Amino acid sequence: KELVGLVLKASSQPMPLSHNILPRVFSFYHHWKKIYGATHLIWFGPKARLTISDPVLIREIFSKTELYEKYESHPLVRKLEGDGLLSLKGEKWAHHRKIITPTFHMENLKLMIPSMGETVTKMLDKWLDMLSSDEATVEIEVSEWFQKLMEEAITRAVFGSSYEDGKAIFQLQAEQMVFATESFQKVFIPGYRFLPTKKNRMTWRLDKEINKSLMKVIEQRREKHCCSSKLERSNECAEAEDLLEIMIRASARQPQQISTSAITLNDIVEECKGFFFAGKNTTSNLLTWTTILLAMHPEWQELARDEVFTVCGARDVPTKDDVAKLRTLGMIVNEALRLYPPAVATIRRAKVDVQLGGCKIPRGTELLVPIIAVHHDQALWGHDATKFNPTRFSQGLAWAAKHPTAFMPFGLGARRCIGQNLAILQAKLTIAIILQRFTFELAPTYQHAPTVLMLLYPQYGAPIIFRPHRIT
Ligand code: MNH
Repeated sequence: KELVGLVLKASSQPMPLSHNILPRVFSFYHHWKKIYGATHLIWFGPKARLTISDPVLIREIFSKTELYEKYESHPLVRKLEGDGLLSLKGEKWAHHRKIITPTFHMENLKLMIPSMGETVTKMLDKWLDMLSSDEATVEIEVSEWFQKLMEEAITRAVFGSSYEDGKAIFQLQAEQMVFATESFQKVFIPGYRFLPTKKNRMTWRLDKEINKSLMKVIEQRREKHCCSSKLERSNECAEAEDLLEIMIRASARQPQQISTSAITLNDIVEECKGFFFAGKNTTSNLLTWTTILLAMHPEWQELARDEVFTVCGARDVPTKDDVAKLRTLGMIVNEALRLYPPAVATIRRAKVDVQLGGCKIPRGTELLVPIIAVHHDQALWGHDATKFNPTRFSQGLAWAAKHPTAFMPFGLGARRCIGQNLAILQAKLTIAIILQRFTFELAPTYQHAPTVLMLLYPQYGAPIIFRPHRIT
């Protein structure tokens, strides 16, 4: 089973085209899987890319970091994601990961609940304002609203008390994303991104401005809160309020001798960009798909709402303990992540010649892990694999499928998502507050068409009709 054999087999068949149920790329995958088996090779121009969908092999790829490395994003994407956790490798990555991980522990995240709740409540108040007097319902394009919600939520999570400054900076980053996306569509023109076109010049200018403004906020914050000499002497910091604060403290606390991997203010700039890039649209898409699924399945919406009222009583914003008790809602969020994982796939590269599942794989081969296809695999999830059935998660994550790592919306292993707890907390909290206030159903104009644009989006948006059931 050498690669050459796979290539010959692959090239002798015509390409199928059907893209109704799954996004286009992954319906290729499904069709190819039928013809060529779960492991097959695709050529991307001169590059070989192997698709791996067997969870045993996937686990191997994610756990042997000495053999398989992260795949570098295109330089245009790299600018947006920053030189932080998302793209770093080796020792520097390990050091940053160790410093930043506690930031995402529940003990820190729970301090963000009041501000998260306020952001959600403010959004829902605006929905209520949109109700016309003679109509008891309002139609909301939730995917747009959730993107705005997450813009604010991530800005608050990262910048906290410097919210206003942070907002202005992330606005620049959102602008930069538009230009970069346009430039990205011309990647087939060699060297295009180096040409001083108007849009490229805009991107470069924005990049400089973002770096400069981020550095300014970070320096101000350091002067204000972190008298570094004091911090070195004692560990008794006041409770942290935002990610920036925690990173600045960590950088002040680290011993001077490990200066090669130490986290500098410049590193913090890069990490901030990464949080915005990685956290915003992933989480907003999770919110969108969860809402769509609950609108499609009123019986589950009812169950989840009953649970919210039982657990939260009269509280407008659930507490950390409430969130932990919302088990049905947790199962629903997991089922949404399984059916519509915002990050549909990830890629690794063989660092050396490797042996994988009986295949000899040459160094440099790219390995595509099609997360969404694994999540829809009947061999792993049973005959109802493509159906919405949160009950499958009632015994916990490990029991839901035939293989414990068949569920991987946040990746697996050392490079799994660091923001997972934040994303799940945000999703449960947001949906719980919506359930407290509204019942909802799909608008007649809704068309079910999941599509991939880097992440998994509903192609024609997500119009949902909301009916307030408690006038506040
Ligand atoms: Mn997130 C890595 C999905 C929310 C920050 N994230 C990953 C990976 C996946 C992923 C998959 C692993 C990629 C790979 O192995 O190649 N992330 C998600 C999803 C959501 C999400 C589906 C929401 C839903 N992520 C968030 C949030 C943040 C965040 C929120 C931060 C505020 N994610 C990261 C960072 C990494 C990452 C940082 C890189 C971690 C590392 O390599 O050490």
